[in-house]
Amino acid sequence: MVESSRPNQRRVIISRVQHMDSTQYHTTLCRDCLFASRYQNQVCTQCGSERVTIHDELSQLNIAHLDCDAFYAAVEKRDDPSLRDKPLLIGGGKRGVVSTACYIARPYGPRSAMPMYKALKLCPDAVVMRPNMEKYRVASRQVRDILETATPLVEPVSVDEAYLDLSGTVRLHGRAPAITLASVARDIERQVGITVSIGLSYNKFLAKMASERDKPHGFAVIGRGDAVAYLHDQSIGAIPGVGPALANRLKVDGLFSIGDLQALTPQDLEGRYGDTGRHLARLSRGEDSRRITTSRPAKSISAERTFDRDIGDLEALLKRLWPLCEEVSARLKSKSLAGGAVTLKLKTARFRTLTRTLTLNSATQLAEILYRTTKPMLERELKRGPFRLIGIGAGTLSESAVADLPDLLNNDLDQVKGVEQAMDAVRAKFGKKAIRKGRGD
Ligand code: TTP
Ligand code: MG
Repeated sequence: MVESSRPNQRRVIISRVQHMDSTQYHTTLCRDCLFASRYQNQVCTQCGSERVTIHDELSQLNIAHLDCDAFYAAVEKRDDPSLRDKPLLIGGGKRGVVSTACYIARPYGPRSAMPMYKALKLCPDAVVMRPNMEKYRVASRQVRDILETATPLVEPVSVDEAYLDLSGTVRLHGRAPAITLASVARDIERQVGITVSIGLSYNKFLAKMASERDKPHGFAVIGRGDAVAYLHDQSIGAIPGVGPALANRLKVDGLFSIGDLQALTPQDLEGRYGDTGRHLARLSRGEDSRRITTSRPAKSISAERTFDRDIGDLEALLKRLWPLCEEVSARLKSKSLAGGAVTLKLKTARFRTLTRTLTLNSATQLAEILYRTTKPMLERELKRGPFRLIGIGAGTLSESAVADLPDLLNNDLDQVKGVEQAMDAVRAKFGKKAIRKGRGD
Protein backbone atom coordinates (compact mmCIF):
# COMPACT_ATOMS: atom_id res chain seq x y z
CA MET A 1 0.00 0.00 0.00
CA VAL A 2 1.44 3.31 -1.05
CA GLU A 3 0.60 6.25 1.15
CA SER A 4 2.08 9.67 1.56
CA SER A 5 4.87 9.58 4.12
CA ARG A 6 3.33 12.19 6.36
CA PRO A 7 0.28 10.29 7.72
CA ASN A 8 2.41 7.20 7.98
CA GLN A 9 4.98 8.97 10.10
CA ARG A 10 2.32 10.40 12.31
CA ARG A 11 0.84 6.99 12.87
CA VAL A 12 4.20 5.59 13.93
CA ILE A 13 4.74 8.37 16.42
CA ILE A 14 1.28 8.01 17.88
CA SER A 15 1.62 4.29 18.30
CA ARG A 16 4.99 4.75 20.04
CA VAL A 17 3.49 7.24 22.48
CA GLN A 18 0.60 4.91 23.19
CA HIS A 19 3.01 2.06 23.80
CA MET A 20 5.06 4.13 26.23
CA ASP A 21 1.97 5.21 28.08
CA SER A 22 0.77 1.67 28.42
CA THR A 23 4.07 0.62 30.06
CA GLN A 24 2.88 2.55 33.11
CA TYR A 25 0.35 -0.14 33.81
CA HIS A 26 2.24 -3.38 33.27
CA THR A 27 2.12 -5.70 36.22
CA THR A 28 2.85 -9.00 34.46
CA LEU A 29 5.78 -9.85 32.22
CA CYS A 30 6.46 -13.07 30.34
CA ARG A 31 10.18 -13.74 30.29
CA ASP A 32 9.86 -16.11 27.33
CA CYS A 33 7.94 -14.03 24.79
CA LEU A 34 8.32 -10.62 26.58
CA PHE A 35 4.57 -9.98 26.48
CA ALA A 36 3.68 -7.46 29.16
CA SER A 37 0.20 -6.93 30.47
CA ARG A 38 -1.64 -4.91 33.07
CA TYR A 39 -3.62 -7.98 34.11
CA GLN A 40 -2.13 -10.38 36.61
CA ASN A 41 -2.03 -13.86 35.10
CA GLN A 42 0.03 -16.77 36.40
CA VAL A 43 0.42 -18.04 32.83
CA CYS A 44 1.31 -15.90 29.80
CA THR A 45 -1.84 -15.25 27.78
CA GLN A 46 0.24 -15.00 24.60
CA CYS A 47 2.55 -18.01 24.68
CA GLY A 48 1.33 -20.10 27.62
CA SER A 49 4.68 -19.91 29.47
CA GLU A 50 4.69 -20.08 33.25
CA ARG A 51 7.85 -17.99 33.45
CA VAL A 52 5.96 -14.83 34.31
CA THR A 53 6.97 -12.13 36.78
CA ILE A 54 4.11 -10.35 38.51
CA HIS A 55 4.49 -7.17 40.54
CA ASP A 56 2.44 -4.02 41.03
CA GLU A 57 5.45 -1.76 40.51
CA LEU A 58 6.91 -3.70 37.57
CA SER A 59 7.02 -0.74 35.21
CA GLN A 60 8.16 1.86 37.73
CA LEU A 61 11.51 0.40 38.79
CA ASN A 62 14.87 1.16 37.16
CA ILE A 63 17.73 -0.35 39.14
CA ALA A 64 18.75 -3.92 38.44
CA HIS A 65 21.29 -6.49 39.53
CA LEU A 66 22.15 -9.35 37.23
CA ASP A 67 24.11 -12.45 38.25
CA CYS A 68 24.95 -15.47 36.09
CA ASP A 69 23.77 -18.83 37.43
CA ALA A 70 26.55 -21.23 38.53
CA PHE A 71 28.73 -19.29 36.14
CA TYR A 72 31.83 -21.48 35.58
CA ALA A 73 29.73 -24.67 35.56
CA ALA A 74 27.22 -23.15 33.13
CA VAL A 75 29.97 -22.30 30.64
CA GLU A 76 31.35 -25.86 30.84
CA LYS A 77 27.90 -27.39 30.39
CA ARG A 78 27.31 -25.18 27.38
CA ASP A 79 30.50 -26.52 25.78
CA ASP A 80 29.89 -30.16 26.61
CA PRO A 81 26.19 -31.06 26.44
CA SER A 82 26.92 -34.55 27.86
CA LEU A 83 27.47 -32.78 31.21
CA ARG A 84 24.11 -31.06 31.12
CA ASP A 85 22.19 -33.43 33.38
CA LYS A 86 25.11 -34.38 35.63
CA PRO A 87 26.22 -32.85 38.92
CA LEU A 88 29.28 -30.77 38.06
CA LEU A 89 31.89 -29.25 40.33
CA ILE A 90 34.45 -26.78 39.05
CA GLY A 91 37.55 -26.55 41.18
CA GLY A 92 41.19 -27.21 41.76
CA GLY A 93 41.48 -31.00 41.72
CA LYS A 94 41.07 -33.38 44.64
CA ARG A 95 43.03 -31.31 47.11
CA GLY A 96 41.69 -27.96 46.05
CA VAL A 97 38.45 -26.16 46.81
CA VAL A 98 35.20 -25.89 44.89
CA SER A 99 34.90 -22.74 42.77
CA THR A 100 31.31 -23.46 41.90
CA ALA A 101 28.83 -26.31 42.08
CA CYS A 102 26.12 -26.57 39.42
CA TYR A 103 22.48 -26.52 40.48
CA ILE A 104 22.17 -30.31 40.11
CA ALA A 105 24.99 -30.80 42.63
CA ARG A 106 23.86 -28.14 45.13
CA PRO A 107 20.99 -30.06 46.78
CA TYR A 108 23.61 -32.61 47.95
CA GLY A 109 25.50 -29.88 49.80
CA PRO A 110 28.58 -28.81 47.78
CA ARG A 111 29.20 -25.07 47.86
CA SER A 112 31.79 -22.58 46.62
CA ALA A 113 34.96 -22.50 48.77
CA MET A 114 34.29 -25.98 50.24
CA PRO A 115 37.25 -28.39 50.11
CA MET A 116 36.81 -30.61 47.05
CA TYR A 117 37.17 -33.87 49.05
CA LYS A 118 34.28 -32.79 51.27
CA ALA A 119 32.12 -31.86 48.28
CA LEU A 120 32.84 -35.27 46.71
CA LYS A 121 31.87 -37.02 49.93
CA LEU A 122 28.50 -35.25 49.78
CA CYS A 123 28.07 -35.80 46.05
CA PRO A 124 30.22 -38.76 44.98
CA ASP A 125 28.78 -38.91 41.46
CA ALA A 126 29.83 -35.37 40.62
CA VAL A 127 32.04 -34.73 37.62
CA VAL A 128 35.01 -32.54 38.59
CA MET A 129 36.59 -30.10 36.16
CA ARG A 130 39.44 -27.66 36.50
CA PRO A 131 38.47 -24.03 35.81
CA ASN A 132 39.30 -22.58 32.42
CA MET A 133 39.59 -18.91 33.28
CA GLU A 134 40.18 -17.71 29.74
CA LYS A 135 36.85 -19.18 28.64
CA TYR A 136 35.04 -17.50 31.57
CA ARG A 137 36.64 -14.16 30.77
CA VAL A 138 35.38 -14.35 27.18
CA ALA A 139 31.84 -15.25 28.36
CA SER A 140 31.97 -12.44 30.93
CA ARG A 141 32.92 -9.93 28.23
CA GLN A 142 30.07 -11.17 25.98
CA VAL A 143 27.58 -10.75 28.84
CA ARG A 144 28.86 -7.24 29.50
CA ASP A 145 28.53 -6.28 25.82
CA ILE A 146 24.90 -7.42 25.86
CA LEU A 147 24.21 -5.48 29.08
CA GLU A 148 25.57 -2.36 27.42
CA THR A 149 22.93 -2.65 24.69
CA ALA A 150 20.35 -2.06 27.44
CA THR A 151 21.96 0.96 29.10
CA PRO A 152 25.30 2.74 29.17
CA LEU A 153 25.10 2.67 32.97
CA VAL A 154 26.49 -0.78 33.69
CA GLU A 155 28.64 -1.34 36.79
CA PRO A 156 30.40 -4.71 36.74
CA VAL A 157 30.92 -6.07 40.25
CA SER A 158 32.63 -9.36 39.55
CA VAL A 159 33.21 -11.71 36.65
CA ASP A 160 29.54 -12.70 36.51
CA GLU A 161 27.51 -9.88 38.04
CA ALA A 162 26.69 -6.25 37.39
CA TYR A 163 24.37 -3.46 38.43
CA LEU A 164 22.39 -1.61 35.78
CA ASP A 165 20.69 1.75 35.96
CA LEU A 166 17.90 1.83 33.39
CA SER A 167 16.46 5.23 34.31
CA GLY A 168 15.71 7.06 31.11
CA THR A 169 15.82 3.99 28.88
CA VAL A 170 12.05 4.01 28.27
CA ARG A 171 12.69 6.66 25.62
CA LEU A 172 15.63 4.76 24.18
CA HIS A 173 13.91 1.41 23.82
CA GLY A 174 10.24 2.41 23.89
CA ARG A 175 9.50 -0.02 26.69
CA ALA A 176 9.73 -0.33 30.44
CA PRO A 177 13.09 -1.31 32.02
CA ALA A 178 11.60 -4.64 33.14
CA ILE A 179 10.93 -5.65 29.52
CA THR A 180 14.40 -4.52 28.41
CA LEU A 181 15.89 -6.65 31.19
CA ALA A 182 13.90 -9.73 30.22
CA SER A 183 15.09 -9.19 26.68
CA VAL A 184 18.71 -8.94 27.89
CA ALA A 185 18.33 -12.23 29.79
CA ARG A 186 16.99 -13.87 26.64
CA ASP A 187 19.84 -12.48 24.52
CA ILE A 188 22.41 -13.80 27.00
CA GLU A 189 20.80 -17.22 26.90
CA ARG A 190 20.74 -17.31 23.11
CA GLN A 191 24.09 -15.68 22.38
CA VAL A 192 26.28 -16.78 25.30
CA GLY A 193 24.47 -20.01 26.10
CA ILE A 194 24.10 -19.53 29.87
CA THR A 195 21.28 -18.39 32.15
CA VAL A 196 21.16 -15.40 34.49
CA SER A 197 19.05 -14.18 37.41
CA ILE A 198 17.81 -10.63 37.59
CA GLY A 199 16.67 -8.49 40.48
CA LEU A 200 14.74 -5.28 39.79
CA SER A 201 14.15 -2.60 42.39
CA TYR A 202 14.80 1.06 43.19
CA ASN A 203 18.30 0.82 44.66
CA LYS A 204 21.40 -1.38 44.57
CA PHE A 205 20.89 -3.16 47.88
CA LEU A 206 17.36 -4.25 47.07
CA ALA A 207 18.19 -5.12 43.45
CA LYS A 208 20.87 -7.50 44.72
CA MET A 209 18.54 -8.98 47.31
CA ALA A 210 16.00 -9.51 44.52
CA SER A 211 18.43 -11.24 42.17
CA GLU A 212 19.22 -13.79 44.88
CA ARG A 213 15.56 -14.35 45.64
CA ASP A 214 14.63 -16.37 42.57
CA LYS A 215 17.85 -18.16 41.51
CA PRO A 216 18.51 -19.80 39.06
CA HIS A 217 16.98 -18.40 35.86
CA GLY A 218 14.96 -15.95 37.93
CA PHE A 219 13.52 -12.48 37.71
CA ALA A 220 12.36 -11.05 41.03
CA VAL A 221 11.09 -7.60 41.88
CA ILE A 222 11.15 -5.70 45.16
CA GLY A 223 9.16 -2.47 45.09
CA ARG A 224 8.65 0.46 47.43
CA GLY A 225 5.48 -1.13 48.71
CA ASP A 226 6.97 -4.46 49.78
CA ALA A 227 10.65 -3.71 50.56
CA VAL A 228 10.32 -3.34 54.33
CA ALA A 229 8.17 -6.46 54.62
CA TYR A 230 10.57 -8.48 52.45
CA LEU A 231 13.60 -7.36 54.45
CA HIS A 232 11.89 -8.14 57.76
CA ASP A 233 12.66 -11.87 57.66
CA GLN A 234 16.12 -11.66 56.12
CA SER A 235 19.22 -12.17 58.23
CA ILE A 236 21.36 -9.17 59.17
CA GLY A 237 24.27 -10.82 57.33
CA ALA A 238 22.53 -9.94 54.05
CA ILE A 239 23.30 -6.24 54.63
CA PRO A 240 26.40 -5.16 52.69
CA GLY A 241 29.34 -4.60 55.00
CA VAL A 242 28.03 -6.84 57.76
CA GLY A 243 30.66 -9.54 58.12
CA PRO A 244 30.78 -12.35 60.69
CA ALA A 245 32.38 -10.14 63.39
CA LEU A 246 29.67 -7.49 63.29
CA ALA A 247 26.91 -10.08 62.90
CA ASN A 248 28.19 -11.81 66.05
CA ARG A 249 28.30 -8.59 68.00
CA LEU A 250 24.70 -7.82 67.00
CA LYS A 251 23.64 -11.36 67.95
CA VAL A 252 25.06 -10.86 71.43
CA ASP A 253 22.77 -7.81 71.64
CA GLY A 254 19.79 -9.94 70.57
CA LEU A 255 19.64 -8.71 66.97
CA PHE A 256 19.37 -11.52 64.43
CA SER A 257 17.10 -10.50 61.58
CA ILE A 258 16.67 -7.26 59.67
CA GLY A 259 13.24 -7.11 61.31
CA ASP A 260 15.02 -6.83 64.69
CA LEU A 261 16.77 -3.71 63.36
CA GLN A 262 13.52 -2.30 61.97
CA ALA A 263 12.03 -2.55 65.46
CA LEU A 264 14.60 -0.04 66.77
CA THR A 265 14.51 3.64 65.91
CA PRO A 266 17.37 5.08 63.81
CA GLN A 267 18.31 7.22 66.83
CA ASP A 268 18.48 4.15 69.00
CA LEU A 269 20.70 2.31 66.52
CA GLU A 270 22.95 5.32 66.06
CA GLY A 271 23.20 5.78 69.81
CA ARG A 272 24.28 2.16 70.21
CA TYR A 273 26.56 1.68 67.20
CA GLY A 274 27.50 5.16 65.90
CA ASP A 275 27.98 5.43 62.12
CA THR A 276 27.45 1.71 61.77
CA GLY A 277 24.09 2.07 63.50
CA ARG A 278 23.06 4.75 61.05
CA HIS A 279 24.09 2.50 58.16
CA LEU A 280 22.08 -0.41 59.61
CA ALA A 281 19.03 1.77 60.23
CA ARG A 282 18.96 3.03 56.65
CA LEU A 283 19.51 -0.30 54.93
CA SER A 284 17.09 -2.17 57.18
CA ARG A 285 14.42 0.23 55.89
CA GLY A 286 15.45 -0.35 52.29
CA GLU A 287 17.27 2.99 51.91
CA ASP A 288 20.49 2.93 49.92
CA SER A 289 21.80 5.96 48.04
CA ARG A 290 24.83 4.35 46.39
CA ARG A 291 24.99 5.29 42.73
CA ILE A 292 25.70 3.02 39.82
CA THR A 293 29.05 4.04 38.37
CA THR A 294 30.53 2.84 35.13
CA SER A 295 34.16 3.56 35.94
CA ARG A 296 35.84 0.45 37.18
CA PRO A 297 37.52 0.95 40.51
CA ALA A 298 41.26 0.42 40.69
CA LYS A 299 42.19 -3.11 41.73
CA SER A 300 44.42 -1.89 44.54
CA ILE A 301 45.98 1.25 45.93
CA SER A 302 49.54 1.06 47.20
CA ALA A 303 52.55 3.11 48.17
CA GLU A 304 56.16 2.16 48.76
CA ARG A 305 59.52 3.71 49.61
CA THR A 306 63.06 2.61 48.80
CA PHE A 307 65.56 3.59 51.49
CA ASP A 308 68.91 5.28 50.93
CA ARG A 309 70.46 2.52 53.00
CA ASP A 310 69.09 -0.79 54.27
CA ILE A 311 67.13 -0.69 57.53
CA GLY A 312 66.77 -3.56 59.99
CA ASP A 313 65.57 -1.69 63.09
CA LEU A 314 61.86 -2.09 63.92
CA GLU A 315 61.33 1.44 65.21
CA ALA A 316 62.98 2.96 62.14
CA LEU A 317 60.88 0.77 59.84
CA LEU A 318 57.65 1.66 61.67
CA LYS A 319 58.50 5.34 61.18
CA ARG A 320 58.58 4.68 57.43
CA LEU A 321 55.46 2.55 57.52
CA TRP A 322 53.16 5.15 59.05
CA PRO A 323 53.43 7.80 56.28
CA LEU A 324 52.69 5.06 53.72
CA CYS A 325 49.52 4.15 55.64
CA GLU A 326 48.54 7.81 55.63
CA GLU A 327 49.22 8.10 51.91
CA VAL A 328 47.18 5.01 50.98
CA SER A 329 44.41 6.09 53.35
CA ALA A 330 44.26 9.57 51.78
CA ARG A 331 44.00 8.07 48.30
CA LEU A 332 41.27 5.67 49.41
CA LYS A 333 39.33 8.51 51.03
CA SER A 334 39.65 10.76 47.98
CA LYS A 335 38.16 8.01 45.80
CA SER A 336 35.52 6.98 48.39
CA LEU A 337 36.99 3.49 48.44
CA ALA A 338 37.94 1.06 51.19
CA GLY A 339 40.32 -1.89 51.17
CA GLY A 340 39.11 -5.31 52.23
CA ALA A 341 42.63 -6.72 52.24
CA VAL A 342 45.92 -5.18 53.33
CA THR A 343 49.32 -6.16 51.96
CA LEU A 344 52.75 -5.46 53.40
CA LYS A 345 55.63 -5.56 50.95
CA LEU A 346 59.27 -5.78 51.92
CA LYS A 347 62.36 -6.07 49.78
CA THR A 348 65.39 -7.55 51.52
CA ALA A 349 68.94 -6.32 51.12
CA ARG A 350 69.38 -9.29 48.75
CA PHE A 351 66.51 -8.07 46.56
CA ARG A 352 64.09 -10.75 47.68
CA THR A 353 60.52 -9.45 47.73
CA LEU A 354 58.21 -10.61 50.51
CA THR A 355 54.51 -9.86 50.52
CA ARG A 356 52.07 -10.68 53.29
CA THR A 357 48.33 -10.10 52.91
CA LEU A 358 45.55 -10.11 55.48
CA THR A 359 41.84 -10.02 54.73
CA LEU A 360 39.95 -7.72 57.09
CA ASN A 361 36.59 -8.40 58.69
CA SER A 362 35.41 -5.02 57.51
CA ALA A 363 37.00 -3.00 54.69
CA THR A 364 38.90 0.06 55.83
CA GLN A 365 40.02 3.46 54.62
CA LEU A 366 41.62 4.48 57.91
CA ALA A 367 45.38 5.00 58.17
CA GLU A 368 45.27 3.76 61.76
CA ILE A 369 43.75 0.42 60.77
CA LEU A 370 46.19 -0.01 57.89
CA TYR A 371 48.98 0.59 60.40
CA ARG A 372 47.56 -1.74 63.05
CA THR A 373 47.21 -4.46 60.43
CA THR A 374 50.66 -4.18 58.89
CA LYS A 375 52.67 -3.56 62.08
CA PRO A 376 52.42 -7.17 63.36
CA MET A 377 53.24 -8.45 59.86
CA LEU A 378 56.39 -6.35 59.89
CA GLU A 379 57.30 -7.57 63.38
CA ARG A 380 56.98 -11.18 62.21
CA GLU A 381 59.19 -10.62 59.16
CA LEU A 382 61.83 -8.54 60.94
CA LYS A 383 64.25 -11.48 61.20
CA ARG A 384 64.50 -11.52 57.38
CA GLY A 385 65.82 -7.96 57.32
CA PRO A 386 67.51 -5.62 56.82
CA PHE A 387 65.28 -4.24 54.12
CA ARG A 388 65.82 -1.85 51.25
CA LEU A 389 62.13 -1.15 50.56
CA ILE A 390 58.83 -1.12 52.42
CA GLY A 391 55.39 -0.82 50.88
CA ILE A 392 51.75 -1.29 51.73
CA GLY A 393 48.71 -1.88 49.58
CA ALA A 394 44.95 -1.94 50.02
CA GLY A 395 43.22 -4.50 47.81
CA THR A 396 39.74 -6.03 47.38
CA LEU A 397 38.42 -2.50 47.05
CA SER A 398 34.82 -1.58 47.72
CA GLU A 399 32.81 1.56 48.21
CA SER A 400 33.52 3.30 51.48
CA ALA A 401 29.82 3.45 52.38
CA VAL A 402 30.25 0.03 53.92
CA ALA A 403 33.74 0.59 55.35
CA ASP A 404 35.05 0.52 58.89
CA LEU A 405 32.17 -1.21 60.55
CA PRO A 406 33.05 -2.44 64.02
CA ASP A 407 35.34 -5.34 64.42
CA LEU A 408 35.95 -7.28 67.61
CA LEU A 409 39.65 -6.45 67.45
CA ASN A 410 39.17 -2.75 66.90
CA ASN A 411 36.47 -1.76 69.36
CA ASP A 412 37.71 1.84 69.51
CA LEU A 413 36.87 2.29 65.85
CA ASP A 414 34.47 5.19 66.29
CA GLN A 415 37.14 7.07 68.20
CA VAL A 416 39.83 6.30 65.60
CA LYS A 417 37.48 7.43 62.87
CA GLY A 418 36.71 10.64 64.73
CA VAL A 419 40.40 11.47 65.18
CA GLU A 420 41.20 10.84 61.52
CA GLN A 421 38.22 12.85 60.33
CA ALA A 422 39.34 15.76 62.50
CA MET A 423 42.90 15.50 61.15
CA ASP A 424 41.63 15.29 57.58
CA ALA A 425 39.52 18.39 58.13
CA VAL A 426 42.54 20.36 59.40
CA ARG A 427 44.61 19.18 56.40
CA ALA A 428 41.86 20.12 53.96
CA LYS A 429 41.88 23.62 55.39
CA PHE A 430 45.56 24.29 56.09
CA GLY A 431 47.45 21.87 53.84
CA LYS A 432 48.85 18.36 54.06
CA LYS A 433 51.64 19.14 56.52
CA ALA A 434 49.49 21.14 58.94
CA ILE A 435 49.06 18.26 61.34
CA ARG A 436 50.88 15.01 61.94
CA LYS A 437 50.58 12.06 64.22
CA GLY A 438 53.71 11.52 66.27
CA ARG A 439 54.64 8.33 64.41
CA GLY A 440 56.12 9.54 61.15
CA ASP A 441 59.48 11.20 60.57
P1 TTP B 1 28.93 -16.51 42.19
O1 TTP B 1 28.06 -15.63 41.36
O2 TTP B 1 29.05 -16.22 43.64
O3 TTP B 1 28.43 -18.01 42.08
P2 TTP B 1 27.88 -18.81 40.85
O4 TTP B 1 27.71 -17.95 39.65
O5 TTP B 1 28.75 -20.00 40.64
O6 TTP B 1 26.48 -19.33 41.39
P3 TTP B 1 25.14 -18.49 41.64
O7 TTP B 1 24.14 -19.07 40.72
O8 TTP B 1 24.83 -18.71 43.07
O9 TTP B 1 25.45 -17.06 41.32
O10 TTP B 1 30.38 -16.55 41.60
C1 TTP B 1 30.67 -16.48 40.20
C2 TTP B 1 31.84 -17.36 39.84
O11 TTP B 1 32.97 -16.98 40.61
C3 TTP B 1 31.61 -18.82 40.15
O12 TTP B 1 30.99 -19.51 39.07
C4 TTP B 1 32.98 -19.32 40.43
C5 TTP B 1 33.73 -18.13 40.98
N1 TTP B 1 33.85 -18.27 42.45
C6 TTP B 1 35.00 -18.85 42.96
O13 TTP B 1 35.93 -19.20 42.21
N2 TTP B 1 35.10 -19.02 44.32
C7 TTP B 1 34.10 -18.66 45.18
O14 TTP B 1 34.22 -18.84 46.40
C8 TTP B 1 32.92 -18.05 44.64
C9 TTP B 1 31.79 -17.63 45.55
C10 TTP B 1 32.85 -17.87 43.27
MG1 MG C 1 26.72 -16.11 39.85
